[in-house]
Amino acid sequence: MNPFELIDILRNHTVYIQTHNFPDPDAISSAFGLQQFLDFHGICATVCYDGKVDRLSSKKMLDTFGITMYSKNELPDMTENDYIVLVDSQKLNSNVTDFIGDEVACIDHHPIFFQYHYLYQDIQKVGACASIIASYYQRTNTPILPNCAAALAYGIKMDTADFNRGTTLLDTEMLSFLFSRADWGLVTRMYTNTMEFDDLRAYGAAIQNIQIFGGTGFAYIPFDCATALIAIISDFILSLDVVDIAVIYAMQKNGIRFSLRCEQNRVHAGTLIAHVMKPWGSGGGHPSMAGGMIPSEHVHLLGEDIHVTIQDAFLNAIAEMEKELPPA
Ligand SMILES: [Mn+2]
Repeated sequence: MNPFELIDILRNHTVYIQTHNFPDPDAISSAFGLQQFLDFHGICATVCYDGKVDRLSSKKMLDTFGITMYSKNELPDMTENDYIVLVDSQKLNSNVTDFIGDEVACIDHHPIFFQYHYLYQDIQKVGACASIIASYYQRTNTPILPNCAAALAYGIKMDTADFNRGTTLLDTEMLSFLFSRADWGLVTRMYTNTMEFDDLRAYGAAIQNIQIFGGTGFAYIPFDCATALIAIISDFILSLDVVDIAVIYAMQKNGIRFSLRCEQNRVHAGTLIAHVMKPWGSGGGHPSMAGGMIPSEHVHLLGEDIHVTIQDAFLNAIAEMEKELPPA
């Protein structure tokens, strides 16, 4: 897709850039990068999201890079005539609230689970959505400010786990493009004091009840904990040498939230969780990282011992999927 087409579509409209709910660093940096890009081309856009910016690493981004974004409750009145550009997310997915505006464009790097007709669609299989946004600057020779280049570089580093997860050539090329243009001090500042004291409780709970069956590790966090933190703990559990699939779930106010991680060459995480969640909720994601949710009203369907039900469902699905894999 040609980014100039996006500019033409958005011109003379009220524009919002929306991330997935509970935006992570890649979503935040992509939205900010696109906002600055559009701004240079004369289009003013407001960055918005639903849920919360609930992780220290995400909150810290707003201060460090000078980003302003509005949650659903703080949003000025959006109307149905306003245009929305979705970044790091796609319409109809369970992790993005359907705002009243018109989703005319989508820039994302997740697999497509639901087809939707956008006026502008740029969905590429790359490690970070921020890489796609960075490429817009390069392809159109648009100047980039040092704080914006730093934010995009941080987004790329975070979503590719420092180039260890789902990385493509575009991710590495865009990091090198951004490197010389970024205020790198801002990037390194993001790596200090990254853990909140409350995080320790969630780590502690996960460590205490972890159970491992043939390389698949399950851990349960029995209290409400930030969605992004569940994802970080699943990365942590996956780093154990005896685990190559990590299933972490936590009891939140509105249901049970899942985060799934798979090491390369086992099963496709997104397909696995979509399949397992089907009778109770929803889920999806990338080959190596995915998420899901069982809403409160369906939790009773799991029966008396929810942990046994969850473990059996995953282990059976993994066994089925592995049968279909070609022999190593
Ligand atoms: Mn992303």
